[in-house]
Amino acid sequence: MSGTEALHDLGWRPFFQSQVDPDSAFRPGRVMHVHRGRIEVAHEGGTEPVAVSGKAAGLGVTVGDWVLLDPEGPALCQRLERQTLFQRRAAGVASEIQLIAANVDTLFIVTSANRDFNVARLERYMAIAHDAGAFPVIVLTKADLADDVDAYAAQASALSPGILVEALDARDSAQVEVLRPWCERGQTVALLGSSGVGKSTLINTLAKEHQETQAVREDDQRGRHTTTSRSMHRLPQGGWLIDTPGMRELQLVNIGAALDDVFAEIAGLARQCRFADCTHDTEPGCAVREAVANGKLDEQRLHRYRKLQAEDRRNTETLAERRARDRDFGKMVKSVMADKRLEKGGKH
Ligand SMILES: Nc1nc2c(ncn2[C@@H]2O[C@H](COP(=O)(O)OP(=O)(O)O)[C@@H](O)[C@H]2O)c(=O)[nH]1
Ligand SMILES: [Mg+2]
Repeated sequence: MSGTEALHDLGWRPFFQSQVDPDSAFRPGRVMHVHRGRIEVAHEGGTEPVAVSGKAAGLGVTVGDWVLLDPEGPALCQRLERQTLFQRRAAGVASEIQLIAANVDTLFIVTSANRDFNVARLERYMAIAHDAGAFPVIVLTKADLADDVDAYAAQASALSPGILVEALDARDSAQVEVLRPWCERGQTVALLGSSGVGKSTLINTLAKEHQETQAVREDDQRGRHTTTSRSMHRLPQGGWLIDTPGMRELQLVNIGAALDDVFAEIAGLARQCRFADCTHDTEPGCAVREAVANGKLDEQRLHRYRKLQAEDRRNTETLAERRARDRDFGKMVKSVMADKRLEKGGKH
């Protein structure tokens, strides 16, 4: 594989290329795994560990990120701007943002065609995908066990115009083939879904030839040592699967705008309300309540929208409070940098 081919294989594309000075001696690489004080970076020449300390630690690198390395070190010099980013609130009291995965192209939203199927949960996942900038595909598992798969698929399809829904038996390679277009060379996918819906099963089926493929690849990468504890997994179809524990525990963080994308028809109605700050509660001239009264908008959907909005507000306010507190303590440069990132929309 030529150097350029190897980069394409890792997901390199013009968006990243355009950020690199053609005369630069630095080499691009993709972060496969993040350890404490060290990352594993895959590049043209193979995969190697790179220390992350001092200034480099401030770059806030996460799995899937593209970085520039000084080959002399190798040392981490720069993190490239991301195409997509999943983040979440850290567990515990302090509402700190944790980076989960960067540059995921497609999010498989996994749900099962049985009583675990939950529209509100799907809407939440879709908002998360929108916020990250990743393309959502709803994967309806356990299709083999359901008598009325089409009814489930119809409910999922109704959530957003054009949303892709694939119903399948996650254990069946032939059926899982429908996911192939998102798993091909240079593509990165991640999975989200509650426990028991079939995520592990799906990953196993997708990765059936995983071992073999990996062995071959490691040979042509000049026999460099590669560790097994990566967060990015090679799919036999050629793409990459990002699978980290954090990915499965994603919550809403500051995604008001993404909610308005997922509930676009409600956001559209809201713009016709008499008052710009209408809460669609008791105000006169409320276009949203009128639509409910006319049967044009499902009241349950409105209810779910408001619940997600409230949740988002709660998370966002706590974050704002924390930022204010940090400033009070004069946490200088670090806080200023973090604020800058947040103000830019959080994807930098
Ligand atoms: N019949 C059937 N069983 C499935 C399917 N997907 C998953 N399962 C079963 O559901 C259970 C939970 O699946 P698992 O992959 O562990 O779910 P996870 O918690 O999302 O990782 C396992 O017993 C799987 O064999 C499917 O499409 N059809
Ligand atoms: Mg599992």
